[in-house]
Amino acid sequence: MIRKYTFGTPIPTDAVVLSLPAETDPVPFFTLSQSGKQMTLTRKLSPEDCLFGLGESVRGINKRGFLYRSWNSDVFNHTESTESLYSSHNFLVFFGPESCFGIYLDDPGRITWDLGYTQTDTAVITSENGDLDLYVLEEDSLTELARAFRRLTGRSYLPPRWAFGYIQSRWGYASEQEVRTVAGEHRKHGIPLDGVCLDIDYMDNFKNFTWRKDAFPDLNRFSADMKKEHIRLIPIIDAGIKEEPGYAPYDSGKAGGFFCKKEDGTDFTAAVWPGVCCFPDFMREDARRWFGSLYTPLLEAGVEGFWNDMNEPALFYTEERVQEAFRRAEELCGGNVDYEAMWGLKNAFNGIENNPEDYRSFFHSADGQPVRHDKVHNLYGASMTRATAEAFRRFDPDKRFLLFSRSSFIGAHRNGGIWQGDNFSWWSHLKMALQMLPNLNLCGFLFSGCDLGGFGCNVTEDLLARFLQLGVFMPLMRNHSALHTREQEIYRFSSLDIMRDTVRVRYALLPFLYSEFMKAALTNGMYFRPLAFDYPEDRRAVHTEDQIMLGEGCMIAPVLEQNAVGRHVYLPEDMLMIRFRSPEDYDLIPLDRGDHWIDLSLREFPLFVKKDHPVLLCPGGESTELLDDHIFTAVCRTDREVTYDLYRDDGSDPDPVLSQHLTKAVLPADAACSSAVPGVAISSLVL
Ligand code: MIG
Repeated sequence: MIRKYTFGTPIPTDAVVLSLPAETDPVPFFTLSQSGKQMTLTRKLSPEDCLFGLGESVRGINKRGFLYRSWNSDVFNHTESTESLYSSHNFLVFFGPESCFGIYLDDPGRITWDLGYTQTDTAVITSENGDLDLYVLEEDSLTELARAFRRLTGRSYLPPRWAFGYIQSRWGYASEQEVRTVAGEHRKHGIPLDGVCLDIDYMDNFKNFTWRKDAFPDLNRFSADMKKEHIRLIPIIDAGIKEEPGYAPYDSGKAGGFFCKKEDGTDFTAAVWPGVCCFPDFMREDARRWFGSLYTPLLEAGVEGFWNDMNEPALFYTEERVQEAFRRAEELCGGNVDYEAMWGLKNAFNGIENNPEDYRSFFHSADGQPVRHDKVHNLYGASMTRATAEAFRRFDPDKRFLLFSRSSFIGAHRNGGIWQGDNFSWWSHLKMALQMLPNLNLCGFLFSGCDLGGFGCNVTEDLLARFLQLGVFMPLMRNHSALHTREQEIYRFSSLDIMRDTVRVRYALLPFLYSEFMKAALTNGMYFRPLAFDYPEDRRAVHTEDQIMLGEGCMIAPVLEQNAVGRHVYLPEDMLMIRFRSPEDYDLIPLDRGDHWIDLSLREFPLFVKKDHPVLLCPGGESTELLDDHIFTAVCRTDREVTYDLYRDDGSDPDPVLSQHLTKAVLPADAACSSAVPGVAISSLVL
């Protein structure tokens, strides 16, 4: 059951697809209070209550015990104490012995989620805007809650199948030659590869929709050449448009009046990579159409995937903030500087970035009405994603394109995926990536992943290997790193054979993982989910923080610690462990419900599978287009005949019908009897 409550005058966000009448009775489950415009919901928590949701945020799968703020932020160097990340996903589920409900705040402004932070037994949620639609969802199970939420907000984005391949990326690839070398090294070393991201270095002075003619002389030809090798180029696009008369996107944006305005009606400007930029008003349909049309030449050149960045929007500085800082410096210059003045000065300079004052100083136009940016701040990235997705649909309505964004809001899950932003090459960020995945899924973002190996600082070989082992199961499997950090391509390391075999396992599993993903997406299900979904009665499972469920019958439990030679795993039921070393070399070990120590050397990683749930492995290949998805080895812990519905399609249909793409894989009963591992069926199938 979904109930809607309206407060004040909400600004349309495009987050919800279901139109419901607003209720007039009091909001259930919460005490509501209002002070000024601000609206606060309060609820006492029982000791066993878990809170799931909030998508992209730090800390555990269970969000209880910390304070989070919905305020999309460019937070390079985020840690466990960072309250806001790049996206705001305002859906939170309360799950406990007496509760199973969710709330969604359709509110693009600042929201505070004090989830047992100020008082451990109380959740206090505050909307600063006070203008919002509040949805209360109530169902019998977590699975049904997730489904209801997707019914409310729409089907998750479907990427093309090639996007499930391995993608190599690095900030700093500066020429066609360099990209060719990177791709060539993967091929030479037998590391499967489907895409290479082009970061801002491909652009002419970081200007969107341009490219450096010296370094990338002919992007059309380059893209076509790479595609012959079954490798796609995936260029980055940033939110800001450089303010530069004569630069076509600026000229057309200016002529159309498509940029965000200051109160006096002039264009708001702030510096980002290209220098001083204007910011498209993505809330306007005509501005989205204009911005989207700028992708067309690249689409015509054969590009089939993009990543959208800096769309919180990140602001390096505005003229006003810089002047202010200089004024303070001048005041102090030559004077007697005490420590307070000095800190004030430091803060004035540090604060020129992403300054709250700047976010209050410009306006959007929503249905012709001016709306101050801070009221709708968290919508910006999602509206950019929308502009891009709408452009794809106009360009070719019969095709799926790859798109992932840094900033997002619920609603954007229909138009693209996201990556988790600028993580670091830290073991703690490996764990954070795992913990974020089920909550992203709960908020609709099935297609997601983190920068494998970590973006900031220098990776170590073992950390990259362990990141990749988690990456095998992430829909977006991308290795990405920052300029000036240690080079992080697999082939640079002495244990390259280990990592190559890990990526090869991804490709062997790819038809199966793709099938699991598509089935989840097309049934409003969860590709990743907390264990609580499957084992709501099992207290241990409900509170598990380092293992997650995958697809219909799998569970993953990656190694998350340096120098570990294994880990403890809790099995809520009897399962089969597949311990991979390569697609050809793995152990099949039936394990009983309970606690287990699992040996996992650096080259090993496990997949756990429920009884009677087959896993299918294909022979693999160096790209998704070269995979043979007709010959499989199926493995399953069972003592009877079992079947699996394998989802297969052309990888490109934007609106596939689930039932039309299912092939039944049957593992005969005698496969179990005659197997080398008692109780485990191993079958070769041609489908
Ligand atoms: O201010 O384009 O998160 O993935 O490599 C940094 C350069 C801008 C931030 C993105 C990162 C990307 C980088 N960008």
